[in-house]
Amino acid sequence: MRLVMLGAPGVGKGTQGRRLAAVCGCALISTGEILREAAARGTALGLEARRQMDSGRLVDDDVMVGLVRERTSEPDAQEGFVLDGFPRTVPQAEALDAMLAARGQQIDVVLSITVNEDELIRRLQGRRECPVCKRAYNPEGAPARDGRHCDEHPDAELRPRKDDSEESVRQRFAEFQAKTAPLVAYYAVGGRLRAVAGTGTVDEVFETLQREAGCGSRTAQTN
Ligand code: G5P
Ligand code: MG
Repeated sequence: MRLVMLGAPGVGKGTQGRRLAAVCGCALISTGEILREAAARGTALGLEARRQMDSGRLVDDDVMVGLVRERTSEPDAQEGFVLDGFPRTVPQAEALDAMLAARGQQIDVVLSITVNEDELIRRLQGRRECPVCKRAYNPEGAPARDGRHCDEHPDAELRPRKDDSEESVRQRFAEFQAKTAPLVAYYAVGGRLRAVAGTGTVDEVFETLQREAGCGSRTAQTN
């Protein structure tokens, strides 16, 4: 199973993608996470990407396509993967289709999640992440058990993400509207697109996504 999670900042691509990958038994590939890790390590890619990420702008297509080409070739991705945050532009989607076709593979399902912008801003303002496993929490809808530390890493204090500042969030929404929203029309051709309302608790939305994706029957334990 090869899945794409599509949607604006804060719709739950990471949260729900993590769960779907667990029940589908496939790799979670989060391009934002790969870039943030590269930036934290100070690699050439990370340093190049950091400025664009912090300001809320997309990183160049060529860089992203190369990164996904490599990551999807790794052993854990051979049985399938959930793509969180890729593709983000029509050229990225075209490159992905071409790269998979050359391997005799294809994207099976694209889950397009929608949530209204007021709710998304509330979610991003409230989001706190575990510095170890990167799981996202929120006082509304996805609270940590003690409110401050990761449920799975009790020593790890939750923290906001750097690009959740007001200005960066505004830029990320603008980038989404201009460059990523056209992917809905791109994937509508060929019947791969499933539109899902992302409003509700994490469990409620997950149930709908899992049904639409048609993978795994047991409920994932973590979000
Ligand atoms: P990212 O990292 O891909 P965004 O902006 O697309 O960043 P983000 O912010 O990571 O997306 P998300 O993953 O969709 O949002 O949402 P999430 O973190 O799971 O959930 C958000 C909040 O809502 C959390 O507090 C969570 O607890 C809560 N929540 C989640 N699901 C639910 C739910 O179902 N119900 C409720 N009630 N709450 C929920 O990209 C970052 C940057 O990297 C670069 C760009 O610079 C980008 O800005 N980048 C790329 N550039 C070019 N091309 C690419 N392909 C790129 N990929 C990354
Ligand atoms: Mg995310």
